Amino acid sequence: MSTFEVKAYPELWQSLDMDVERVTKACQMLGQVYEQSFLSQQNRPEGMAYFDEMIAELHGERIKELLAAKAEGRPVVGTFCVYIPEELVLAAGGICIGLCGGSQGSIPDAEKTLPRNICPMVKSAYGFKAGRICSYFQVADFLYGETTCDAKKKTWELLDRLIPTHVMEIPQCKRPHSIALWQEEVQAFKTKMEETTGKAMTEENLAQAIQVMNNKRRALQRLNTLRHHTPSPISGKDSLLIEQIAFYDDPLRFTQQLNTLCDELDQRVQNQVSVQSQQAARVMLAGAPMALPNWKIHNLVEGAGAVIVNEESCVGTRYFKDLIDESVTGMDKMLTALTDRYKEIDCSCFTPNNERIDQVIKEFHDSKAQGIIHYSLQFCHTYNIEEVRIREACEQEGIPYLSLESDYSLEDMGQLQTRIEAFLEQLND
Ligand code: BJ8
Repeated sequence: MSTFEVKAYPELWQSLDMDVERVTKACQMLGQVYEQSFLSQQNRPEGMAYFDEMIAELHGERIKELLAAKAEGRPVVGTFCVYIPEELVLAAGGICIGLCGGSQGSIPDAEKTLPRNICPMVKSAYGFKAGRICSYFQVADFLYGETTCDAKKKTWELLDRLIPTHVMEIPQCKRPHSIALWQEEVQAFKTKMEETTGKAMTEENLAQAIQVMNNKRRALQRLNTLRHHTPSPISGKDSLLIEQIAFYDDPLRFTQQLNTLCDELDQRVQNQVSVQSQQAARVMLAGAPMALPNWKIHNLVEGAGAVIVNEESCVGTRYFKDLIDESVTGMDKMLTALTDRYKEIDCSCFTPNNERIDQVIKEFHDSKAQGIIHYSLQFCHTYNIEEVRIREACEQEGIPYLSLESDYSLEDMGQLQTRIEAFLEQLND
């Protein structure tokens, strides 16, 4: 009998024009999966209670907060990529929420319109809106997509029929004229936010937003560094969950709660307390982002007794490894400092992307992992192809390496489990 519940708010969902019956069932299923995956862990940090509550209230209290903000005239902006500068949404008084889809449940809704053979993350997100089963999509005033990959940029044209979807052109190279174009796009995003609120953005607004986001990223860096201790004081699953919640929680509260958890983890490091056994094999993941509630690989790896100690991913270090220079003043220079920070993100949609190869190896050493699992989503060409170079770099460095490609279905679970277990045996030898 399940004791954990993702709480149901049928009246609220009705008022948001959602498919109440389906959301109710989806929440029940999510509650069961959450209980099995997360609450069954022994010796979890007490500070995880806050994040459990964020899941319990996924489609309730947080949605009410967003509606209250909207009633005050604060726009809610949905995004799908860490290249969209959240600081500009915050500086305009708005709220930014990440809407990437990590669920198989919404994919049939998407496949009524989109081709089957595209990335599951794009299909899942589109399906959430098409099926009216995600309260965040229903609350958002508008979406801001980008041109990082073909699946995304062409889907935005169709999504725009269901909810206003603007597109930021992200260049594919980092040459000076490409960066100049990008900076113009950042300026256009700022203008869009100002038009939405009817207020000009001030330097003070932007400076404050930069500080809020830098502090959030610092707290996530702190968590990541704590995971690098042996034994790791927190499971990879819980760490991934926190990284996922970072995309929809209030940033100030999230930062405070995460720092409180990190204080507890500091103590656990001193006392050598861990969730997995002290001898657990240490694995680093690299690759495509895992959007909520995609916990598939973490469940398999940690279910087999290992611990994941780092995610080189946008739901991971790519989101928080770089900060914006807070010492810069003057709106134009601040926007340049902001673009400078964002251009450090080393997504596989860029070419050349040598920085990412170096970064993966660096994170492997920093995290004291014993091996790397590279994760690509099915039909994602950029990660699937860049995987070749990551594999070569691992071979050169003598790093044990496994490449996995998967989607959100359960069909490949058995095959993945066999391959993961064989890989972990290699690490334990
Ligand atoms: S900066 S990783 S969040 S684009 S996995 S949808 S690339 S087909 S997610 Fe991403 Fe921004 Fe890059 Fe990060 Fe397309 Fe590939 Fe799917 Fe992807």
